[in-house]
Parts: sequence; structure tokens; C-alpha cells
Amino acid sequence: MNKFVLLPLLLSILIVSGCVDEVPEVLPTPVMDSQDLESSSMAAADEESQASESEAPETTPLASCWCTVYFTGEDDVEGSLVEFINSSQSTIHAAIYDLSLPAVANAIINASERGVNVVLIMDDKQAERDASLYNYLNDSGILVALDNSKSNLMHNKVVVADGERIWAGSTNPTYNGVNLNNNNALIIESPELADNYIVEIEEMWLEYQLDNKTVMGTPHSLVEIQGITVENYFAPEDGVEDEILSELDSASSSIYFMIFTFTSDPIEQKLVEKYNQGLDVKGIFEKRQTYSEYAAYEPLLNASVPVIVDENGYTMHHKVFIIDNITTITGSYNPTKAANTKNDENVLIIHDPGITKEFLDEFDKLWCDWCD
Ligand SMILES: [Ca+2]
Ligand SMILES: [Ca+2]
Ligand SMILES: [Ca+2]
Repeated sequence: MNKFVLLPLLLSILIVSGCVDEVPEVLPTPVMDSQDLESSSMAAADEESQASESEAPETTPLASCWCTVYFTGEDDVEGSLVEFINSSQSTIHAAIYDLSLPAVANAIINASERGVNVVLIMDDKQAERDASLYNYLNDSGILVALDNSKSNLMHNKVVVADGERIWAGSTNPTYNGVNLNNNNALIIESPELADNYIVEIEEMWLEYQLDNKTVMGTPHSLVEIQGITVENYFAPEDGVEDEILSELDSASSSIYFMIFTFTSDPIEQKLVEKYNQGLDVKGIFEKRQTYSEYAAYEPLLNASVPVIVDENGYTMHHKVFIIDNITTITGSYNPTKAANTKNDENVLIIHDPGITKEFLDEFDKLWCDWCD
């Protein structure tokens, strides 16, 4: 019997028998995450074990009524996703690269059991990991479609509830993803953005589950939410790299970035160009991802652009650009050739100083912690 079925059964027997007062929180042993595995063979070289001593984080109060931003290390990112799924009443559409948090899997199963229609897509390679809950979900009656390429990533980490609101960002719902890595997540109320993600998820479902590849197009690339403009693009079909280049090109005062894997030559060259024009450009790289010969770290360093490496022994997993303190680019998309041309990815380009201030605070905090 699956341990996630066996354990609650055992605990319920113990509770009834008075042996324990309440169900203890069960956390899996920290394991090397998929984003670590996808990176390099030297992944474990700089791991620091003390990072596992994390205190219970609190949930951030609503920053605005249309978007709430969560950061690991200060907010309850796992709780934000569980609550989000629990809030669903009719539909859940989800595309999740790697899922190994029992509370999230159980929230999906509970939603299905109370009549919510669940559509779920995961990455085929990550589904083979021992920690993946793909089999658990399948065994619990959730039909999960897997993408069909071990080399291409179905790299989205997004859930849509009731066709009205989305949970998105950089966070894989794994132990490391919510507890040890630097990540962001956003909950946005927007039927139009929800529609975009549903169309994308249906497109992937057709391709991966029904072997019918049809690019359906993003219905609302440009969305207005309470006076705020949000752009939304999907890789590989929407030319995400060009959209990011266009935003960077429009920058007039500053570009800050914090990015897990950054190997795009055109984006690297654009940053050097803007730096040479006198803009304030600086960025944070995940240390392990600076060793590759394709990494943008050394070329930017050689061009005198201020760049630093993270000191999190686990993973600095953001994929964020902050432009002129007004615009934030976030999502699943690392600026790499694979992300632009092969993977399934999503980005949100949010033109809002309020939301961007929250990302700026995160950037400043990490920069101060690691710039020495
Ligand atoms: Ca894949
Ligand atoms: Ca697509
Ligand atoms: Ca690191």
C-alpha cells in the first residue's frame, strides 16, 4: 500500500485509540530537487545542511485585491497553493513540472472527490523521480498527462482555479521548492489570464494525451486588470525571448535580475548594451549555473556589469527581471535556448510599481545578503 494512504490510516487508528493527540506534520526527507538535477553534476558541491532549519512561515496579507505575491523564506508558499486548490469549486487546470508535496497532491485529490473537474499535466522525466507523486495521483484516480520528451521540459508550475484565478511563478511544489530554494509565487484574479492558461493546458493535453498537436494561440496576451497591464506569453510558440528583449530594450533607468539559469546570448548582449548606455544593471545568478561555458555570468562580469552568485547552498530559483522599478518579468522561463525553443514555459510581464516593489525588496534583500 502506498505510504501516503497507509500513514493517515495508521494515524487515525492511533488517534481513535488515544495514542496521539493530533496528526503530526509529515515532511519527506529533503532530497535533491529536479531543478538541481537538471543543472549539473556538481550540484551537491556547495550544499549547506543548516538551511533545513526553517521556521514556520506566515502568509502575507493581500497586497492588492488582484494579485498576491509570495516569497519562500518569508511566506507560506505551500499553504498558498493548498488553500488555492481548496478554494476551487468547479475546475482545476494544472501544469506542474515536479510535484512531491503530499499536501498539494491531497488537495488535488480532495478537490476531485468533491466534484471539481481536474486536468493535470506533469513532466515525463520528473514523474519518474522517486519523490514524485505522479503515481500517487494516478493511483488516487487523477488522470495525469505527461509530456512526451525526456529532453524537453514541461516546465510550467501553474494552477488555474474555476477559470477565474491563477497560481503561478517559479515555485515547484516540492520540499526544496517551498522550503529551501529562493522562489516566488503569485495568485492573480483574472478570468482572462485564467483563460490563457486553460487554453495552453488544453493545448498540451491534446498533444500529450491525445497525440494531436495543435498550437491554439494565447487568447489574451495583453490584459488590463484594475488599470494594470499584464502581458502573458508561452514558450515555445509566443517568441518569449523577443518579448523579454523588447522589455529590456525599453528600459530607461535600471534592470535588476535574479535568475537560476541564464545562457541566452541575445539577452546577455542586451544587458551589456543597456549597461554601456549608463543604466543601473545588476544581477544575481545561481552559483552552480555559472560554471557552464554557456552561462552569461562570465561575459557580464567581463563587461563590468555588477553580477554576483547566490550563497544559498540550495537553489536560487527565481527567473525574474525588474525594469525601471515598474515592470516585473516572472514565471517558469529561464533565459536559455531550450526554454525559448523547446520547453513548455510561461511568463508574466507585470507593469505595476506596487507588485514590482515587492520583487525589488526581494532582490535588495538577496543582493545585500550575498554581495560581499
Ligand atoms: Ca519532458
Ligand atoms: Ca504551448
Ligand atoms: Ca545555490
